[in-house]
Amino acid sequence: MTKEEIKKELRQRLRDTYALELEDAGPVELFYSLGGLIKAISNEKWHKTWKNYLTEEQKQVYYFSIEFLPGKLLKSNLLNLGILNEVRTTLADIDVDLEELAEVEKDMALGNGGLGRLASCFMDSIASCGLPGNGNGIRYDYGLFKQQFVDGYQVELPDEWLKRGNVWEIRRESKACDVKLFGNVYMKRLANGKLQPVAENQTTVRAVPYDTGMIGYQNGIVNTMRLWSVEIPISEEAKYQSLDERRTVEDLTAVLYPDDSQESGRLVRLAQEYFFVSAGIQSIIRYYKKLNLPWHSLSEKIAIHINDTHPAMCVPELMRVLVDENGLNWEFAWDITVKVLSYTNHTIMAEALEKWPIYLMKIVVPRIYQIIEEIDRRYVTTLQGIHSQDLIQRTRPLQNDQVYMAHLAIIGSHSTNGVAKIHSDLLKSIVLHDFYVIYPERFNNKTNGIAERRWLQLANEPLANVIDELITDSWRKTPQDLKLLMNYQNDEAALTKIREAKLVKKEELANYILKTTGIEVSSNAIFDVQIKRLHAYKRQLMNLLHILKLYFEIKDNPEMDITPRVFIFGAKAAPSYTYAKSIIKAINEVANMVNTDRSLQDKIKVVFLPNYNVSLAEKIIPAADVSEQISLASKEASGTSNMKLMLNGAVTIATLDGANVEIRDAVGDDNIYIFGLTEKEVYDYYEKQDYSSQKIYDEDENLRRILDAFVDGTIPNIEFEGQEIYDALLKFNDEYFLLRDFHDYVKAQEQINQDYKDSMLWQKKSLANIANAGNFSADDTVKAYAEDIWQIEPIFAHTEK
Ligand code: 26V
Repeated sequence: MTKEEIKKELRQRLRDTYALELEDAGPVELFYSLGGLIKAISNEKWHKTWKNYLTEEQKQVYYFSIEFLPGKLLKSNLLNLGILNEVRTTLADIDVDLEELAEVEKDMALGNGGLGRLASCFMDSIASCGLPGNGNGIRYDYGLFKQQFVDGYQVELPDEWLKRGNVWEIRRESKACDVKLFGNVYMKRLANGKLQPVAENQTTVRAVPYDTGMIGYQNGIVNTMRLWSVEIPISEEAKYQSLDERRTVEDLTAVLYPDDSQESGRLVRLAQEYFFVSAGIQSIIRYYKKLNLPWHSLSEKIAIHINDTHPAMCVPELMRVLVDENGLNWEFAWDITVKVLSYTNHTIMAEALEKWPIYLMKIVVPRIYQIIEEIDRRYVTTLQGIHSQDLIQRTRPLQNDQVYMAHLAIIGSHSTNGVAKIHSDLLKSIVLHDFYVIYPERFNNKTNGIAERRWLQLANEPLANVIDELITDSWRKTPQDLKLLMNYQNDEAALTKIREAKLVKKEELANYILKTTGIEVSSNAIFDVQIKRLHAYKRQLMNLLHILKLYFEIKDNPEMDITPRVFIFGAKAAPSYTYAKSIIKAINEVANMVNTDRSLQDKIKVVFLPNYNVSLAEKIIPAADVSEQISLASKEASGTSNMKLMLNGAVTIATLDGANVEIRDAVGDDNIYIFGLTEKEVYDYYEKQDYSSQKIYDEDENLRRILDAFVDGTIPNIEFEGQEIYDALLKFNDEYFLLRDFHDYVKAQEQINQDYKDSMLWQKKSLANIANAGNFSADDTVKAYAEDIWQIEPIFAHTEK
């Protein structure tokens, strides 16, 4: 598209929709007009892609995820369509700043954190690799809550992302389907002797899909992310007399649950899980039937991926559709189901492993529960004589009056994968060891990855431009080419350019910090960043202990030689997770204490930026010097901010947890700061049960002073929270071994303090991180899924044949 064409199109759209001339339009009108234009351009490709899949009968994957976290799409869509620069300069001609338009868009925040963002990086990569793949999820009216701090406390506000409408989506009423919940189900014997389930008093709701084009990177491919919204079917309108009754239905897709451990009691959450699973499976089977192929070919045309256990009801739902609705016999249907489905585990945290009370399942999805009972019964009978009773009992889906969703997902699918090497190994050796004994061939690893397009090309243009200058722009298509940067390890001019690019982003962030918090920070300081959900196992508190250590040191010795550091946090806590909220309050109070203490001479600053989300990540990550990845070894399944931060030249301080292990292998020991217990040592403690945080406290004077600060009034305004934290660390024996790892952590931090002073040394480390971040491209990750698990092929490969 030429600049003139872009202008003409925008002009027309502004007139048609807003009765405005280009010159009179504000950012909101311009954003929506530009969005409309982008949609028009991509729709043609979308239609072609979709037709092509249909006529070629390409095998497609459907990625079922209860969360997607795409963030903003304007710039990403422009980049992937290959018109970012044209549009930017066209707008500049009429004195409009594209960045300002981009700010109009609300983040699509239909996810909590890593799991949802991974799903969206995968959507980008699947399309960019030309793979036939679709997302299937829920269109929540309200995404993850907006976070504000009031007196240092987290306050949650609703996220009204749809208020001004969503330019990207297309409502497809013709593709709606009915989902049935509640009621009673009994079995009736038919004339031919077969048993058939008959349902009574069910509630029928309408699932209406809203499709969003997932535009591939400059390859003409546009895939579909389909999000379902609930409505009252027209035929049922009469049943819903009162507003309250209507609301119970409409509530189904109203809000995203902010991950907390109390979800399993919630009827609405269970209904949400079934709702998007059932709608998704029904629409896939409807599509498959159009192909007019025999049932046994289903697994040659369709792969369905279960992203964590939330969509695990795919197992019984696919069985229901095949057996109840299409008359297949159980064994045949089961064979198909196992071949079609695959499952990813995203955590080993026991609290997060989903289990649903049987009584609730019986109420919400009675037929699904019956099918699970039958799966359970057959599982137990099939394994008789092959495995021990104990093993069978431990692995069955139904236990302790609960449905174990991970068991269901593993038994009902052909592949179970973890999200980093160490995590997949732990699944095999400990967490899911029983299943590994039964189905060793089902287990595999797929280390997470990130979409470089968003996290470098878009988020960090200064660095991207320097990289182009140094190694040409081939890395933009092939992230592995970033390796070529290793040739510049001893090139001072190149290293300086990279440092200058970092400085640009640090200044931008410093301005943002000033604007949003009033805190003044210097871009000469080390920007030390920890950004992720607030969970005890991620140990934001250990970071805070280190900050307090520095605080006391500087107080004692004001002339101490220390490289100025700004500690930057971004984190939301689940509303019901009181301990996490107490840590937020403590960080905010320490921040306040540190930032207002003139005697510290700006040697350290603490900034907790509110409302951490994808857009804020895009501001923070390019400006980071140090990446904090300090979870207790074994607890963080993978992490993905670790990858985004290294890609932007931050150097990592890390435990050997999740993907940190692979990052260490990629960059080498000289270019990362590793500390702390290994996963094996953690498990040794569990076995020996001889950990005593009190002992460490008693023996370490410095730690005593730091911990006492939480309860002796040193840190103001945390009477309650300080005690809670103090007790967690001492009375309750420090579940995540903060005190055990603290000393080692401090040593690593001291090394960083030293190394940063030697600018070229530091830049070299930074370069090695950028250069090796290509190993963590989501493009490669989805290609591995495509080959090993989904057995799908890129559309180019297919058309070339
Ligand atoms: C949720 C909860 C909720 C209750 C309290 C404890 C707890 C612990 C963990 C979780 C996370 C559940 C699933 C999840 O989001 N996992 C994340 O998935 C990312 C993508 O694979 C991965 O990078 C993160 O390490 C992993 O935590």
